[in-house]
Amino acid sequence: MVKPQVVFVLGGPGAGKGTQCARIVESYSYTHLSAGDLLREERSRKESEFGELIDNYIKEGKIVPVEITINLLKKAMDETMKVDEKSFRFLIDGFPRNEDNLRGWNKVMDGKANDKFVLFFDCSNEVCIDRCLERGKSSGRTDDNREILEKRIQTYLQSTRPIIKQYEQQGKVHTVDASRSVDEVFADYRLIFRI
Ligand code: UP5
Ligand code: MG
Repeated sequence: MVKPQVVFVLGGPGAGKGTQCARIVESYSYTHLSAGDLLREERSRKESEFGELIDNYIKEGKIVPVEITINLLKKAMDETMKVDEKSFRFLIDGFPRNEDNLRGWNKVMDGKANDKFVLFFDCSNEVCIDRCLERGKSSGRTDDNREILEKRIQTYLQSTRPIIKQYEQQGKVHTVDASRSVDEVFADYRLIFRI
């Protein structure tokens, strides 16, 4: 069995993770899995026993317990690899966001995946908020409003930045200035993915 290779994609809300991941998969053979998208999908599934719980966490800008997220990620990875065994490279977007996420990942994926590196989208809180508010005009995302965005930013600063720091100490982080235009940011990722 081939071990999946994983690149974690981290950064503040609206830093451009989803946008750049979509660009990266156009040029490089990676499968993009957004933990947030998987949770929103699960929330909207009628038979889901976790719909309400997920909704409550997202509405508070809090991080869903890892048991739920890791199952969704693992299932999506397994399904991708079942369909095409050559698809074993993943961009995991918006995860791990806190210590609980990291513990859950290490427990479930221990030895089963190769965590290659982390892409860190470095972007000021102001730019992040402005982008999400702009997107909120048409996204339909229930968390793209100022009140919840303040909470998402707090959670990011308190819980996710320390995770990025840990990876930095391991020399695993590629930091990109994500406040520039989509094309400028992508030009940096081109260099990174050519490694
Ligand atoms: N845009 C993008 N790049 C731009 C650029 N360079 N210049 C100008 N505009 C740019 O982009 C956001 C907006 O900005 C878009 O309109 C885009 O066109 C524009 P996007 O690429 O969507 O940014 P992204 O970083 O993906 O923002 P997102 O809002 O998805 O980030 P979050 O990390 O906040 O959201 P996520 O979906 O990952 O999580 C949502 C919630 O789910 C969390 O708050 C949490 O409650 C829950 N969650 C968990 O509990 N656990 C998880 O593991 C994951 C999520
Ligand atoms: Mg996203």
